[in-house]
Amino acid sequence: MDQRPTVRAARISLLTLLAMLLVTGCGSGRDQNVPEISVRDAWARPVSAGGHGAVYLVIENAGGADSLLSASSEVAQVVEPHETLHGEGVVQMSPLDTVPIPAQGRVIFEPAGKHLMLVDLKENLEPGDTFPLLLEFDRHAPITVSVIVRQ
Ligand SMILES: [Cu+2]
Repeated sequence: MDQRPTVRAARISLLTLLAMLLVTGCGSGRDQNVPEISVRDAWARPVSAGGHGAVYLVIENAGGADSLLSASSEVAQVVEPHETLHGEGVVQMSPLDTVPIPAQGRVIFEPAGKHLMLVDLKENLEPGDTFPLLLEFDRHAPITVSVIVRQ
């Protein structure tokens, strides 16, 4: 007896199944699990070279959860994500290893809150200046934002 038609039928149904899986995968539209990150309103206060500054900005995420892993800029030796802790009459800053970015959410870096500390500035930051800041994420591709210096 010739087995080939059966084998061919099996192969065809496997291909059909694969095709159906692919169509289903694409047919569900945007994958809600993929982070869709944008950054806006990046600014820093004026500071002299040698001092420490801070960048404030808003990270928006229209997709799945992610984390900010690190930041860097040519204007500072180191850029560290910090959190401001308000104790009893004391304000302290504590470095953050990573900053979770919730799915369909946002993280706000603002004065007296989270900020990206510009440690040991290499140049003066004067009002009207802009400088690039690179943000690196766990899942999303790196994003470079332009930071404006203002009061
Ligand atoms: Cu700080």
